[in-house]
Amino acid sequence: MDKHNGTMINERSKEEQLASFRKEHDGTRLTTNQAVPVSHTDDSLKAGSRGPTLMEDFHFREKMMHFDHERIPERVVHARGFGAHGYFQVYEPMTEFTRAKFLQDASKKTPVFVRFSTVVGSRGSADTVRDVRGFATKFYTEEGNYDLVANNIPIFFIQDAIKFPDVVHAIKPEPHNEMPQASAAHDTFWDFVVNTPELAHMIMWLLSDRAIPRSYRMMEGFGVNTFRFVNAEGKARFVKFHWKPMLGVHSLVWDESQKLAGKDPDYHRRDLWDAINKGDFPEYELGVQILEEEDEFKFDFDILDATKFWPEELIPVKLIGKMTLSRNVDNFFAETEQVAFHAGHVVPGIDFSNDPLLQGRLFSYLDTQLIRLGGPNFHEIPINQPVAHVHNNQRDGYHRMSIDHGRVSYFPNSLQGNTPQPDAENGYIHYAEKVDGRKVRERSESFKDFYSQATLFWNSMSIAEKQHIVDAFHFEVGGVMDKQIRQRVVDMFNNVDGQLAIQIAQGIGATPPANPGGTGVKTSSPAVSQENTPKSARTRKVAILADNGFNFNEVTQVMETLKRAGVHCEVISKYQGMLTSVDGRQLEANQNYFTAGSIMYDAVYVAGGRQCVDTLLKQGDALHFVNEAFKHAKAIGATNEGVDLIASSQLQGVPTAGTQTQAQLVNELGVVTIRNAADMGYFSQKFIEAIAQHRHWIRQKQKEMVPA
Ligand code: HDD
Repeated sequence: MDKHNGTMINERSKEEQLASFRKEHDGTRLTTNQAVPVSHTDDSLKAGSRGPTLMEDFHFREKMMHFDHERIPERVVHARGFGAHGYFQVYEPMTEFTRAKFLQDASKKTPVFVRFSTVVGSRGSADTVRDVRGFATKFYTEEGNYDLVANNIPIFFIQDAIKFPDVVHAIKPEPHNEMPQASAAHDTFWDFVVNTPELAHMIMWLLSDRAIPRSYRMMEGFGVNTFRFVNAEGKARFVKFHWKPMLGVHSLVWDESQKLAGKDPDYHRRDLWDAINKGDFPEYELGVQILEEEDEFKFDFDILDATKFWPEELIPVKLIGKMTLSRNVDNFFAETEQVAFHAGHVVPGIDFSNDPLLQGRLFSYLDTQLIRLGGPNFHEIPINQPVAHVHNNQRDGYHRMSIDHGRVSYFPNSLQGNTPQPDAENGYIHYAEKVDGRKVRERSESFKDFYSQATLFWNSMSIAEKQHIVDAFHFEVGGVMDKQIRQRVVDMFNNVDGQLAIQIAQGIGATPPANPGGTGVKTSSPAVSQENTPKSARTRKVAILADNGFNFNEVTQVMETLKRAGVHCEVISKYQGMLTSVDGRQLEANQNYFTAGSIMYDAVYVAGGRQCVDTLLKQGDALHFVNEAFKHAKAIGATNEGVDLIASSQLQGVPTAGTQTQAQLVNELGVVTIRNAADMGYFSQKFIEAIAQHRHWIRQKQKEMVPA
């Protein structure tokens, strides 16, 4: 029971706190919600076994009433999400910049809960759609909850929060026929885009590989808005927050994303769930870009404009700590669905800026919880409860859980020693920014350069990344029925880059610009290209194609070397179950061609064994597996007879190890093959390097070899 007269903090961990709410149902007898034991639950109470059901069946009515109310409204945006628990540790005290307690002590672990999400789709939509991803983190600090409500793209669609309902209405399924689900490829969205030039930059990111991440574990996070750090002396600096995944930033390809949406709509949540269960705990470093107040106007963009990022080359990202996600939820609804984030949940030492998008967010998040979580007491839901204790005079309301003691619920008071009391020293003090201005509905002139950073982003992309953006324009705008809107997209993006506009026009039956335009920006920001991200094979998934008569030693040696590199393998065959090797040993096929597809793996390996490969050569599914992996630019490995499958697939132009008797390794275009190797170690090493590359875009330059 909570007494309202102290400032006790952090007496138990979040894990202990949640555990106290956990209900184990194993082996206990069935009861009603009033704890009355139930004798029979398969039949309702009737007047005779074929007669009418009786009103007095309180067990039936209670069970049905509860079921009828099991759903709560889904989030108006970010409805589909997936969460996990973990902890955060700062590397060194950040005292110089902020007084936030959780950023002072490197030995301290602050519990966190993270919810990843898509923005547009409804709760049952697919994970791999093209969309921005939410990356919201709740830090349960000793000074109360701090929410870093971030996305995986560093900028936003619009500059002022008042336009948020418009952009969301435009991108959501069209209201007359509720189509399309979780997609921007439709008329109302692009109608809004061509009428709202501030979206140009965000569209470039949305159509880039960033919007189809390989995994939540391989995504950056960005606080987007400009915040402030304030230290104990009251000195403030502007700050932007970043999460940098230790595994680097990696993406799917569009064809793969679309197929995954059908084959495994839960692809991202499964990936996170499995990784945590396997002990591959996702890790992200927290980075900050810090800007002195006197440098506010030193840039050619306004630092309060959320459609601009701060290039890392201009303002470096300082890595200040690490978050590890180490525990899956016990219950999706209780935790992931009921968690309530709010950009305004800050702790002393973290403050806001006048970014007009942020200011609007500060209203919206609290407001939306009233409808979604049914009242003002959502902070009492276990997942939302701070580990620090709550003491105030707020009372009552729907779903109040606390039983507040005594008769005093006001301040000041004498009856309870004037408690709970404000704490002038440790309490939150808003930064005393001087504000002066007329009340106007206006956009600052400094917000009106809509295209320069869009060009900067375009300049920063590799050839492959540029091609993906153009392809995405062809898909998204190609889905627009109104030809005028299509044309206006070309005209709008001619402001970004003339060549881009010409390429867009080509794919969507529009007229290329008569005067190819652009902003004239020639600079780039290498940090935003995924080509420059950390690359590792760790936690990647390899599909091993095999059938009876495979070479046991080869397969197990490769599997063991991959395992030592942190790579996971699954054996795929026509039928699940035990496969027998050429020398009679057994290996389990974990998947068949119906349950698995190349789209679910990062790489493919084909083992040797004459009988095995002869069988695979007759299987269209095995050939398709290899062809598709090649098309998606993934690493492919084969040893001995396995090389025959590669040579017989549609990859005929790709050099592979021939039929020489001497061991010979060929490593071309991410296809690693070897014949007659006594030691498979060398092959495995090269194969692991190819997996770590993630994709081999060099194949795009060899288009004639890519299967259609
Ligand atoms: Fe938002 C949810 C991130 C702008 C209004 N937002 C939501 C979530 C994330 C973001 C990650 C999901 C939280 C969860 O997992 O429960 N939103 C952002 C970012 C923005 C942004 C990074 C730009 C900087 N949002 C934004 C604006 C508004 C909102 C401008 C309204 C003025 N966002 C909401 C919301 C949601 C939400 C309607 C829906 C459900 C919820 O809050 O709890 O209040």
